[in-house]
Amino acid sequence: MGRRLLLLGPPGAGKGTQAKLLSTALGIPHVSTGDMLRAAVAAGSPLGGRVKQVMDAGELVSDDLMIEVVEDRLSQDDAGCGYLLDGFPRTLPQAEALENGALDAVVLIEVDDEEVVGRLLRRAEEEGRTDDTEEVVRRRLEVYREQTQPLVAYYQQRGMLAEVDGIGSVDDVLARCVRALAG
Ligand code: B4P
Repeated sequence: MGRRLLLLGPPGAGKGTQAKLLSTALGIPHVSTGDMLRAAVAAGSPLGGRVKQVMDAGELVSDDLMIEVVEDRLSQDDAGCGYLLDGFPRTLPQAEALENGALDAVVLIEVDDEEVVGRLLRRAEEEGRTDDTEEVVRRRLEVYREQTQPLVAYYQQRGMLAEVDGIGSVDDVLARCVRALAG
């Protein structure tokens, strides 16, 4: 099983949920750019100040900034034995910036738009994330289609992509991810 992994999929597909479980099971760090950016916003750091408005609008943070943040994270010691990327790369320039050979496998978690909107509006009620309003969620889906979906063909062409149905219980989806990574 590859140790340098990427979970790809639309917002709300369950990437964060599955990444936490998979990274624990595999003993590799979970590298979530969404979590890193939200932590920067919560801490009121200079990085947080630069990204808050962009995230609240459902747009993507600039490639240059994201590439710098992830290169810094992957240079830390714990990433030496592998990592599970969640939310990066999200654009072709970000994918190209990941060094050749920086990934062993990519899992695409697939869910339809209405399921995404339903899940994220439920999360808005539970957690109050400022980018989970219906208008912003629909914009995030558009941004996904325009900027992130091209990565599906990019990794398919490299023979690295496994597709997993993201509808079902968290445990069912986890079992499908584990099978996809073993296969
Ligand atoms: P992310 O935090 O990555 O946000 P996301 O795409 O919504 O994924 P998330 O992990 O939150 O959702 P999940 O599917 O786990 O990014 C947020 C923002 O940061 C972006 O919009 C952008 O502005 C910025 N950003 C991050 N990375 C960037 C990059 N590389 N370049 C530029 N900008 C970047 O979970 C969704 C919900 O579904 C949860 O409530 C969960 O409990 C639920 N759920 C999970 N599995 C389920 C299941 N099987 N059934 C039912 N519900 C389920």
